[in-house]
Amino acid sequence: MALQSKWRYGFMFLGIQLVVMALLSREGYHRRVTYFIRIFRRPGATSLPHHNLTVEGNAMDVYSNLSNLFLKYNRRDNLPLCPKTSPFVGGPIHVSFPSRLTLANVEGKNPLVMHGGRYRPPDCEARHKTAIIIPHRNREHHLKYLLYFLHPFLQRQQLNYGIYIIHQAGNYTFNRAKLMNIGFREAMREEDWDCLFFHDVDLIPEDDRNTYICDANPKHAAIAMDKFGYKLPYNMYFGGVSALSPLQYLKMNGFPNNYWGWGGEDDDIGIRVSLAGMHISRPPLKHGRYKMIKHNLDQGNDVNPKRFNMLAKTRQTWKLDGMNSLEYELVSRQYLPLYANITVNIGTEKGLKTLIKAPPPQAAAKDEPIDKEAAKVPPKP
Ligand code: UDH
Ligand code: MN
Repeated sequence: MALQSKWRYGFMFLGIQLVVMALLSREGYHRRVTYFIRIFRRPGATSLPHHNLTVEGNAMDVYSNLSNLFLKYNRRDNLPLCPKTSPFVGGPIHVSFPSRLTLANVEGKNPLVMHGGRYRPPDCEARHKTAIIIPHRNREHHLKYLLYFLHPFLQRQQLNYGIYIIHQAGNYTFNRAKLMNIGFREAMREEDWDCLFFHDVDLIPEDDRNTYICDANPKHAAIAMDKFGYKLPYNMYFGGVSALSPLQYLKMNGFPNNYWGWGGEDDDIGIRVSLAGMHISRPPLKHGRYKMIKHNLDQGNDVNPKRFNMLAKTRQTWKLDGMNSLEYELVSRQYLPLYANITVNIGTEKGLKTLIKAPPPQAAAKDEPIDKEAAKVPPKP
């Protein structure tokens, strides 16, 4: 009798084990691990007021489903290639702006991001290497929110990525497209990126399925912005966020360097795409959705009155003006915890010499060396 019940308990135990194993393999190990971690995780010092992070409708919080964050110590050599479609990618993202957000909060919520804003999936070898190039001046407030949303979004896509802020020094008229050209050159000398995303600082992606990888043709990603009623404002529009492979970028001689002030440069870029024998590729409308952080026109970025005359001449100018005529002066390159900050003197319409005095020697001395090898594996803080 005693022996019989021992057998019975033995079989019951074995049965329970089999059920647990079946559950684990069916749902996937990663999802399970995240689930349990989420249950037991205590709010840390860096967590934000909870009311800011709640989810409305079927849109998800941008930090949800980031299970790879917790597998950080599993990294080993000879990792398997990441799956073609990341298992962490969801759908619509809830975008609202937490009021007391600091860069330290963003850092705390992204522990796997390395110096210089670099990231690689901890448990698989990324299929894609994407650099994000952001033209910038006097928009620190927007930058903080963009980083808050972009880092988890890119990590969920299992990309090997880096974020570069190209900061225009001085107060002279802003030049968005020239900063993009500089971003291209500076990013490519650090790493063999296979895709570059040219990204306004104030545009927040609203859908996880908007994958930050390149297409066979230059891609316009920001096709449905809230300020245009979530649709394309006109057929040739190429502004906000676009993505090109290095070959595509060089094929059209990059972007124009001579659009100073607001407007026109994005249309010039759109025209270059077709002049170089390519066409504009676009994601589905429900994926290419963006919210623009509201703002007025900046000081130092007045509307460019010459833009229409210039646009009429793109056919004659694109081969002469672009990457092959780019001139600037590198002021500094800093590897900050959430991004690489590249500050540049870009001159004026009249050339480089007309600008800004050279940086003070002590500032130059503090810069990190421009070392391709060192940049590949950014040092830990
Ligand atoms: N940018 C800066 N600093 C500047 C100007 C521009 O960082 O001083 C960058 C930034 O990445 C920005 C991008 O250049 O997202 C494009 O500039 P923008 O945001 O001014 O362009 P947008 O088309 O401007 O959004 C529209 C003017 C809004 C006026 C609306 C008044 N109600
Ligand atoms: Mn804007």
